[in-house]
Amino acid sequence: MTEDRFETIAIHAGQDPDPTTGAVVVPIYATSTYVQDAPGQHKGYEYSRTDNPTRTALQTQIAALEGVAPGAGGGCVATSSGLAATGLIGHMLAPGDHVVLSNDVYGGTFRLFAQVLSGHGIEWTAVDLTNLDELRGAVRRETKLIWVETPTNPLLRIVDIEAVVDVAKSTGTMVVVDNTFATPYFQQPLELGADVVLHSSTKYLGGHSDAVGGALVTRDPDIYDRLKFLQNAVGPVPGPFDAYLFLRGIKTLAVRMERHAENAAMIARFLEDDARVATVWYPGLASHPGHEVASRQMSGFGGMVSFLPVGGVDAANAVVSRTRLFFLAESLGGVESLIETPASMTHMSVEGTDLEVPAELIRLSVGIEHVDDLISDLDRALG
Ligand code: P1T
Repeated sequence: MTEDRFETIAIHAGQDPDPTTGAVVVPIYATSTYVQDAPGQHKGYEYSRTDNPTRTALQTQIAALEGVAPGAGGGCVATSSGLAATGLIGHMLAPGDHVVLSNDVYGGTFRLFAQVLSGHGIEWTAVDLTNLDELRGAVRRETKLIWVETPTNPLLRIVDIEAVVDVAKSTGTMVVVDNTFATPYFQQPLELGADVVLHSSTKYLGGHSDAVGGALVTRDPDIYDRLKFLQNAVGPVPGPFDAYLFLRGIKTLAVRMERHAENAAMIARFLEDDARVATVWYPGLASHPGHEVASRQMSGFGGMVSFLPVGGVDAANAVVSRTRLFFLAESLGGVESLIETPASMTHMSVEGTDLEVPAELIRLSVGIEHVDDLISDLDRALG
């Protein structure tokens, strides 16, 4: 399996034909429990919070795509949401531990650190991770975790993963990279030295806006054992129906990501050239401050575009209410295009903090519709 390429791994890793029936699709094992021959003697499954064969297939598939070979000691732990995966990382920390996180990050991730884990004695500092001096200045003896999102949500900043790993290595700090925006198709954080990759599988992995899920992947056997323990001990697992939806979605990840990125690049260029738009962020644009790092650590620039319309909040609200194809909705990464204003939707929890985003910011999740239709839709909506 390891010599296979990404597209092949997506369709075959963990997905051998069913040994009983020959079914070419991994069955939905809708069972909570498994019969035992004698107490403790079973076929590898005893209870579906602990393990379920549909989930096992999904975990093998995601691990392989993030470059973790079967049997090498590491692996993937699938969770019931992206935030459940973040929560499991939180359970690895103890009171008195300190976390450095990016000062542009998904609002729910920030809320978990600032409003939940802080109540358990875990301290945090948010810094601009594109500035390594800021990172070095924030790391202290108690720092156990550096939380990287790249590209960041919603400002699409690019963090140099290898450079952050270098700082972390000198202090023995764990580096988690939220790879939701890039996906393993465009970015391989474990290859760049990160300890753990996190996904909101809800997004590009699932790809069809029909299920909520998450995943953690690591090559480190000790971290994997701890996460596997926590997955069972804390219990935020996806059910077999959702595991099946993710397995199915991931099979087409490569072709979808190609089209997302192609469409996003054309839309970013359209917006950059338009007088009704003040600023555009897309890592594939030469004007993007992180373009050089992105070109080095990513093999494509993804499907997310953010911009500021001329005219402030009123203009932004008008644009998002006028699109026909871009649905006004939270979330991202599905085949259909979405539009939103982070300040009043996905990132409300950062209001009044250092992480606050411009009120007139518009975020696009560019889908895989025909790009000419998408550009016409935005052109009309810009008024
Ligand atoms: O929604 P959930 O599956 O729990 O995933 C949380 C999460 C984690 N990381 C990133 C980068 C994310 O974007 C998200 C969820 N984000 C949205 C719902 C959103 O619209 O930005």
